[in-house]
Amino acid sequence: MPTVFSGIQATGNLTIGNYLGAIKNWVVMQSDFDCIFCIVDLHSITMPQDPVALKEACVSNLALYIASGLDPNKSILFAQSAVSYHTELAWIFACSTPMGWLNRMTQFKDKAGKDKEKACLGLYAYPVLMAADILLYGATHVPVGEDQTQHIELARDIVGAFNRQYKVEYFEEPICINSKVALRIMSLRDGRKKMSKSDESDYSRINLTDTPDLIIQKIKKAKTDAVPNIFYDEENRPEISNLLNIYCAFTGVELDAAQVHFKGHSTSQFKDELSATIIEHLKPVQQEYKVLMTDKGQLLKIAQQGADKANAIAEKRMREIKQIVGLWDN
Ligand code: AQP
Repeated sequence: MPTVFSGIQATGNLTIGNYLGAIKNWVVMQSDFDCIFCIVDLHSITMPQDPVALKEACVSNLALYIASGLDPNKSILFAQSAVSYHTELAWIFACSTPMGWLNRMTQFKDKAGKDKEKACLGLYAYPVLMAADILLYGATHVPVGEDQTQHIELARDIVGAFNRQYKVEYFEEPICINSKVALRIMSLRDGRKKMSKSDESDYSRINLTDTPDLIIQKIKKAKTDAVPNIFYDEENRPEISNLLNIYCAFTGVELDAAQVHFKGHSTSQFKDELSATIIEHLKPVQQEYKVLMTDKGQLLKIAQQGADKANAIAEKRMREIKQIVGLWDN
């Protein structure tokens, strides 16, 4: 079976963006692929993190992975920093990757902000570590949200650069699998900005662990416009369009059908139904999450078992890679 790799940073509470854009898709893939799903804590430290919160987010995100339907008996689930080969391969790739390629990465431009000189090297090299994550396991399929497509293209370029440089066909170009229903969930405060777990405003996102009351409040306060009627117009009505997208992604209802369904509804009626939908769909995940979090020892055990399996695959591949490059491989 082909191998799938994907991961989410432990930068805070997982959002419905992470869930609809990534995790929901991963759950389905478990039957058809050898799946490796990681909590990418090394990526998380490309932005400043509180060490205690980072570790807690790792455990809590693992619980959310499992509560969302990822099965540790089917998929390898672990924390990236438990397998040191990720950083080792990232260095090897860094030595084959022209800086010009990294200069084009839009996520770096977004996250570095205005003062790029002050951004750390890790943030700049983030896509190289991401390529290493994927290629360390020979993964060929990478299910990510649309925002990560550029990084997967870079990983493909790195495969080409490495194979050409060492005259081998060792790495295979990975392909990006975007979620069909929820390519990009946008912020509840600004329909042109991605919903993000590290956004300053908690009201910009729905976290998977938000209580029903909080979900109702957040959707009530979600920015909309003064145009009557509920219809999709991404260009002129980004906020309403985003809420429609969220509704469709949770229910599986087609966009056209959703617009017919909400014809004649006021914005507040639409919002009421949307919050009820989100609450209903998150309920089983939240129930399972609560149970899992009562036994953190068991969660740590699952993470360790996952890391052991990942390490075994990575160690073998790393020995082969070091031989190709001419590094010490004893
Ligand atoms: N808003 C989104 N819509 C669809 N997919 C999304 N993803 C994240 N946000 C959305 C998908 O979740 C996976 C992991 O993301 P990540 O946390 O590793 O990095 P990110 O894309 O930078 O996500 P955040 O929430 O915005 O994190 P922070 O705030 O730390 O930067 C990816 O597959 C991503 O596409």
